[in-house]
Amino acid sequence: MTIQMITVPDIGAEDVDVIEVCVAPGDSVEQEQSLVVLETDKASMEIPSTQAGVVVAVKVSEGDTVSEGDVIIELETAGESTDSSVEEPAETAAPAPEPVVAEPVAAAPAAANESAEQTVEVPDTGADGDVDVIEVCVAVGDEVSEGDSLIVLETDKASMEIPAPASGKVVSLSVNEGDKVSSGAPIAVLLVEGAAPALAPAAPAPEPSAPAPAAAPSAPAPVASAPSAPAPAAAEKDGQGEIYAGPAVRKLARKLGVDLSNVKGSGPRGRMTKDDIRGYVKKAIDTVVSGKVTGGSGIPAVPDVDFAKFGPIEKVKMSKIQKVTAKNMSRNWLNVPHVTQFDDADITELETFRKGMKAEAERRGVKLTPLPFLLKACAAALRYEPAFNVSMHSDGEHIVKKDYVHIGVAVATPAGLMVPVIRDVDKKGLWELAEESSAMAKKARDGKLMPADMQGGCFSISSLGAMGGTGFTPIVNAPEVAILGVSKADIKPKWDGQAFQPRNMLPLCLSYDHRAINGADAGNFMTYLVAAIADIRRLLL
Ligand code: CAO
Repeated sequence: MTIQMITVPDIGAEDVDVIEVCVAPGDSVEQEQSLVVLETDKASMEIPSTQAGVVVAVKVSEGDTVSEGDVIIELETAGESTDSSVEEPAETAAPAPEPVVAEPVAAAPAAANESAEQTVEVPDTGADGDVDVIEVCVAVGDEVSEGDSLIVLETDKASMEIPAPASGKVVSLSVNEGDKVSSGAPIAVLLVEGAAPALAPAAPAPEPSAPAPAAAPSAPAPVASAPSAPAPAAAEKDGQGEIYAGPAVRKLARKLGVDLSNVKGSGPRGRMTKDDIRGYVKKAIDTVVSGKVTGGSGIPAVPDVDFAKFGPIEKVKMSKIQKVTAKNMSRNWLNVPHVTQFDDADITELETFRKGMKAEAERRGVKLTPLPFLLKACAAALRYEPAFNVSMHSDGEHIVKKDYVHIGVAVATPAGLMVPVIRDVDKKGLWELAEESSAMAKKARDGKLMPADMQGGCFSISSLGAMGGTGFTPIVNAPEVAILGVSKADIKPKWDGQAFQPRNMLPLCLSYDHRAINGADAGNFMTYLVAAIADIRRLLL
């Protein structure tokens, strides 16, 4: 038994990303089996084991960067050494996969003035015969920058991107996905702006083991390299969960945060294309936007049930508002870590005052319910505890603080739930708020709310007090970060230190987004709110 150090071979680049580790300690590996996948910004390549053996230790992790000579794994092999503890020197490591320098070849220029047509040809791929065009990354009319990938080629050993040798416009394309091409075949004609009077003739193919040459002034840009034999397929991962994707696809997946193991490849032998990645992302977005929470988002779908098997049913079409509400509720429930805090506010004095104002309310033609008092008290609490008057910024880096107090009021309508917003509640009096809230509720019930009437809220109130109940957990109306649920007031015995007194108690339920608001802020908010409702003179302070 011998311990072998498998090191990174000459890959023609330094500080290359380890994008996948394919083995773990204890794994038995065959000769040629992939150990890790490395990726430059132009190519991905698998580093194979040079020998069969058992992995003793893995020396790299996903996300590491490595260069030639770095140890990847320690492998116990059935070597000839008599001393099993002997560590062989690094020279026993994998023979260097020779980079194939996929240099696009500029053919004779077509013009000698400011813009010239330049034919880009397939460079020497290092392959014996034809290679597959697995992706065409541009279309006729596209503007490309020097270095942008034009096509992706694949041999059975590696995939490689062929970059544009200069910036310009794609005038014509000579290849399609699925074509087979060989060195020297035309790929595309580029109209190169401000081109040099004469472009270099076709660059000779570099030595197979030579690193990618730097761009000569008139030569094409440095390009993709991928290992040729003995490295196995650059875009493939062996093992149970096969991921078969080229560098361009992997790059796009990384950019979009897509885990390739979740994507099904539609290409030959299950190869992933950029369209597979885009399709996956589109499906994920559709799922969230439609509110249909399915297995695709990681949450098990609610199964379809044939209810008619159990009794008579009627299938009723949902209104647009019901569908929007369903979508918003799912979105808010899934995005917002909710906490709900409960308390009772003593509204005995408030009710005495409110009822005392009945005659005046009638004279004004206004109905004075508890709602305007709650609006006013919430506005004061939002000013008192500004942690509640914020929104989480979508960048995940900021919180947006608001210096205005607009409050939404949930209104049950025949078409569904609507939340009109009353603006500048902190600046308005009780009569104005009473008038405005009942006008908004009427507008909602009559289906006459405009989108602007429902925008800009900082906080919401959902009152079920007229209906009953002792408490509930309202769902935060994101991007707001809190909502007050109001249940039915009832006379309850309250201990005044000497005796129980009958007091009119209003149950309040405050749900908040625990990302934006901590429990202490919520405690302060609720305590202030309850005190302000219990003695509305506080609202004047
Ligand atoms: N406890 C006891 N009685 C209450 C009360 C409470 N918390 N809140 C209101 N009431 C009383 C009112 O005082 C009124 O009685 P009077 O006529 O004797 O004065 C009666 O209930 C009806 O009030 P209202 O509903 O007409 O008016 P409001 O200002 O309280 O509410 C509005 C307005 C728009 C909130 C309400 O009409 C509404 O639509 N509520 C439903 C909200 C809803 O569906 N929420 C769920 C959202 S999320 O699932």
